[in-house]
Amino acid sequence: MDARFKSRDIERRSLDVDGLKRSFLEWLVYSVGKDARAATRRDWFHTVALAVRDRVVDRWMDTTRSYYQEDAKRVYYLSLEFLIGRLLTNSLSNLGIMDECRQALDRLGLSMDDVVDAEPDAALGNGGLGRLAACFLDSMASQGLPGYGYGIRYEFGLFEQRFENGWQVEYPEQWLQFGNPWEFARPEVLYPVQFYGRVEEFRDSVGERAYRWVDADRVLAMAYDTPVVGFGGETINTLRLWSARATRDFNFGHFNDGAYMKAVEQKILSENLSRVLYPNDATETGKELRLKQEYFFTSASLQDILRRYLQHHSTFDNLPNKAAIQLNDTHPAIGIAELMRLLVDQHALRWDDAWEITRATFAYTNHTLLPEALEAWPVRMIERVLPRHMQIIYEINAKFLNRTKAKAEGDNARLSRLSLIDERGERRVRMGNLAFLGSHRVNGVSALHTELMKQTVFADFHQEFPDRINNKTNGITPRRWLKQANPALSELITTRIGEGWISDLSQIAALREKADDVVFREEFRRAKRKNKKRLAAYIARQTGEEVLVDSIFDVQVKRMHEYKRQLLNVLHTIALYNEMRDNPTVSWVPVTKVFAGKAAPSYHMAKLIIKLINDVAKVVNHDPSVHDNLKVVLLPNYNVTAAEIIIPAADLSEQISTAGMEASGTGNMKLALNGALTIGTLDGANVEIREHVGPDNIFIFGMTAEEVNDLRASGGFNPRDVIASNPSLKRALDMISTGAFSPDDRNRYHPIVQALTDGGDHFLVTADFADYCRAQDAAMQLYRDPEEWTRKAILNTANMGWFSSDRTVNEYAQEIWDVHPVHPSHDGEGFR
Ligand code: CRA
Repeated sequence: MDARFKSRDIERRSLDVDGLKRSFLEWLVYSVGKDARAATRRDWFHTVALAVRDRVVDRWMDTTRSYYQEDAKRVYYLSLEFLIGRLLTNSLSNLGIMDECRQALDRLGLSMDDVVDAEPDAALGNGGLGRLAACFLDSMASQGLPGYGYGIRYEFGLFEQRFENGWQVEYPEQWLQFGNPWEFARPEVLYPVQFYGRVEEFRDSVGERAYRWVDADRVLAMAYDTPVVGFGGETINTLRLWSARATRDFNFGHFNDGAYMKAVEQKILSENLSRVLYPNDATETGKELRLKQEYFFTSASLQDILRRYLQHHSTFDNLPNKAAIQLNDTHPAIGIAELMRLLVDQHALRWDDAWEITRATFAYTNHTLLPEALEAWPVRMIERVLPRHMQIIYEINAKFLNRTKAKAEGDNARLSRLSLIDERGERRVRMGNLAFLGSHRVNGVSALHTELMKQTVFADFHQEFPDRINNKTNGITPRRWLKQANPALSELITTRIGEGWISDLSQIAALREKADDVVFREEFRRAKRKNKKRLAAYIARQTGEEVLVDSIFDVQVKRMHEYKRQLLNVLHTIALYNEMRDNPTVSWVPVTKVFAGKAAPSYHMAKLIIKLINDVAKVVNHDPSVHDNLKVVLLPNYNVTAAEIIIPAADLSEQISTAGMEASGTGNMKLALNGALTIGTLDGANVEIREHVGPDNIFIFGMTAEEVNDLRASGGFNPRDVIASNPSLKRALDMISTGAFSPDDRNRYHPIVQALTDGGDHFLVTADFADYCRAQDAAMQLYRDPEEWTRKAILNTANMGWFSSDRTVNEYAQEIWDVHPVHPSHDGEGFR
């Protein structure tokens, strides 16, 4: 054999600096096809990523083989979104070869940061729900759990946000433009997925009534696999994303007359299925293409899951013992009808057996109570797009309501609430009800949210199935959100308590006692300051604004939504601006208000709020009378990569949603873990964060969910009265409404003022304003005492161990999935 092949083979595995360097040069020339003198940063990124991928492949195959050999029970996480972000630092860090890679690049005269920065940010998700899925993948792999992610390989991820004249403008996010070195295309892994057509009834071989779906359009789902590197590199799991391909009929068909061009058009249309991610966060648009996306990836995933199961089994009885399928919200809930169809129509199971298996296999996570986000597809649309599924849904519903009727004792209102079909107005399928009924476990994502689920949307179902709802409070991966994003703090932590915290975040509690150590506090502050400098430089690059590194970095980063109340923060900003102008001789604590977040392109109010923040920034930042004591910045294009720079630098974390509306939040956890103090309402996981960090180390304000509920029920709230009794609120609102921030268009903000006044202030911004200002004042006072502030910041970091997604995933594994770690056997050279 050619000696060259042999040496390449060894180099593929070597993890030392020399081996890495040699393999970079080899990859650059032979795979990227560039000379070192001509290579761009992007060429180097591709080179390094391919070389790193080499070091993953053997262990990936070992992992998959171990699962197969042990016939392990696998968990399948079905999610329409995976907000992955960049993978290079993540892979290097989890493999433990970060320093070696840096040195190898150094020897080639390259900067690691430049190479890392050339990677596009994979934004296949909108916000919390998609990022949660990505954190879960990391946690499953890091704990050796046999977990697969299934989703869509969108060609265009979440749009790129730019500001033009202060307004949000959307640009396509072309993350695949230059290729994706992490993925493996699997052109042979193809499944047909059907749409439209009609259902034909016939008699099967034993004379039973049976159904087949005929005359349907077909699309193929083609797999792309991305290895998911667990911490330590022992387990490498798989994220399988589906891409739409036209059927081969096109490739092999022959066409008469004008049919050829028509056929090409048809091909393009069917491949549009996986073209673009819908940019709505927790709101549904009810578009047919969205329903087709949901069915497309769900059907392909189920076919793949059954194929894998059938390699070891000849009947389906054992499916629930070998596969747990987790529905990430209702987006894949059509899978319940699809599994029934596959089992009953294609594998000839009896209905009742199929239903038992289906229910025992699926579990469902609810992520929101917002009525506008609860999916309800028009019956007429499902009838047309998925005719067989509509029949199956009717059948599930009829059987369920029949059984329930006896107990309901003529309570028809209750029966109609339990129905899978909403009969008020245009008839619709309630996907939440379908998901609930077709699952053996249903969970919320924080303690409060789970309680509210029981009291509101699923109250009737909870009565019917009292053991089904359970709580799984969200978590975040400490690898990406502390170790990788915050090297300054994580190195400090490791020098003091060792590195056990990286894979067992509960160990971070050992930092508690360091809160009273003056030297440690000094070092903790130094790490924070380093991160703040890094963010200040980023702010300058992105916005041209210079901010004071020693000001409070008061950070609100999340999607723009009225319930998240960026407006409350803006009103406080204006009030503070006014106070500073009125009292120029007072020695103010300098404040930098940092905002970032995208608005759904069709959400006009959210886009107007963006413009308002930019307008306020323009006025405040250029007013010499506040002496740089106040700066406002809105950073463009918030994504995972930006979050990794912003979060470690935050002093104050804004988690100020109207109580009862934020199911959990996960940004709140990332910020607290990185030593930011939270200013927040008792909403979502903030409630549990308070319990863990202690009430003295968090600024809680505002109405509780119960108070909000009571207030709304009594209908007794007039924002005009509240505004009239609060001069600083009145003044801030007057400024907005008279055009102090929009002299070019004085009426611009009337919709906002209107919503907060005559509109009834649905999100209770005015109602919570005074208490929010009180909490803000308390935060500013505390910041004057750096020792005390730092002590509390350390206690936040030290007490956030429970919010690791390792803990969350373990709870799912034990209480819902019944899956257990598998330890793959590797013959090759080991990782550290
Ligand atoms: N928008 C919730 O609103 C929650 C995440 C993850 C959300 C957040 O409070 O932290 O899910 N809900 O559980 C959602 O997407 C469809 O509903 C979110 O990200």
